[in-house]
Amino acid sequence: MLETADKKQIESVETSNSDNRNKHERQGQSAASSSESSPVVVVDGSSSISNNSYDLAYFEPTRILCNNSTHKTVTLLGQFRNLSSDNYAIVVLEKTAFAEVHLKKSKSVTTANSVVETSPRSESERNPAADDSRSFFSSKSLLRTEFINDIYGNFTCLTDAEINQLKVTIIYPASEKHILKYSSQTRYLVEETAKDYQTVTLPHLEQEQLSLEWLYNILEHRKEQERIVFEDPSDELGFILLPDLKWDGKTLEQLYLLALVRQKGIKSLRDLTATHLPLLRNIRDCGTKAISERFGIASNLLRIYLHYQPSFYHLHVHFTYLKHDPPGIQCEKSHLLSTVIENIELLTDYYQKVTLSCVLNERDKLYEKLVAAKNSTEEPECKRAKIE
Ligand code: M7G
Repeated sequence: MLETADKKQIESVETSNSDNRNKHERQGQSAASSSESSPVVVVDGSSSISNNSYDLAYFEPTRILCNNSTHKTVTLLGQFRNLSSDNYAIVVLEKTAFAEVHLKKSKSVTTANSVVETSPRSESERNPAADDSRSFFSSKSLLRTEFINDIYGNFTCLTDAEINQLKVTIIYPASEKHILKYSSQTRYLVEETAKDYQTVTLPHLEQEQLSLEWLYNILEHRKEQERIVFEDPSDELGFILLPDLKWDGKTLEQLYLLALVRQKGIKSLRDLTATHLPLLRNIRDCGTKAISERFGIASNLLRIYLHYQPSFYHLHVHFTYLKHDPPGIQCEKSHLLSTVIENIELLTDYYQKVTLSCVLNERDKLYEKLVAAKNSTEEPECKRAKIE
């Protein structure tokens, strides 16, 4: 059972916004009595939503799962009062990066040493979601002086709300596994040998793993169809490239796309052999071409990688902008696609033989099982003899 609310932790958290409050007032109690069916995950403000149940005015946070000042995200556990009282929701609030398109006054923006030409028209052509008619340097930005000392000044700024949005991700209903995944916990580095994979990880994955329903929904065009950037429909080499849940799909500076392979049954890096090389090369080549065409970002500005351990065991490849540092790009978790291809070219069963390091949360059952397996094999002979 979930822990009960720790209200003290959340006293300072502002959970609703005036837009939602207004909507709430307009709707009266109608939302509260609306359907209790599970709504879809809202990836960005423009995504279709199966009903109007998501209203932050109804959200009651019970616990802060994680507050990350580096990524400017806060992850909350709580309940939507207008939805089921049995189910919990995870709400992730994220302050988005500055879009360069909003930093122009007219066609250029002056920096300390130079005039940087921006190309808002071409960006909005590539990405119609980017609103290039707005700027931080407009009468909508109100500066409030904190202090001015000699040549130094500190201010706060209230600016055009349209270009100062939060990205919000909602997971509902959230399972215990989601809560664990999104909670800040101590993480440990584990060396998973080929034998560990066969005897511990694989049986664990057969017993439990996060549902892949969202991913099959994408592959079968039931969800997020309008977000697809590129699709190769072939059975062997096919994949779908679309914005990752972590990206709002608009802020080019935070570009993050995901390639989901059509073939089912390739769980992770561990399953890859030379038979998958054409698939991996196809993802690399067609993925980079599609990103270059749609977003104007060249392949040498992209970080293309796989995670080990992933959260979802259906092969997928991450494409992120080199100048953006999203979660999960650290060397203990990510494997560059180019290196993966090289390794398999050298040795077809490289990933079936190699020991792979991975980072697991302390409360992850897989972590407990791997540690237990290692402890049992490392037990000294004499101790084992005594027990026997
Ligand atoms: P991973 O390597 O399995 O795990 O990546 P990670 O979460 O530790 O990175 C799975 C990727 O799928 C992540 O980058 C998620 O943000 C992304 N993702 C997860 N869900 C549930 C969705 C979804 O519903 N839609 C999209 N577009 N991406 C998702």
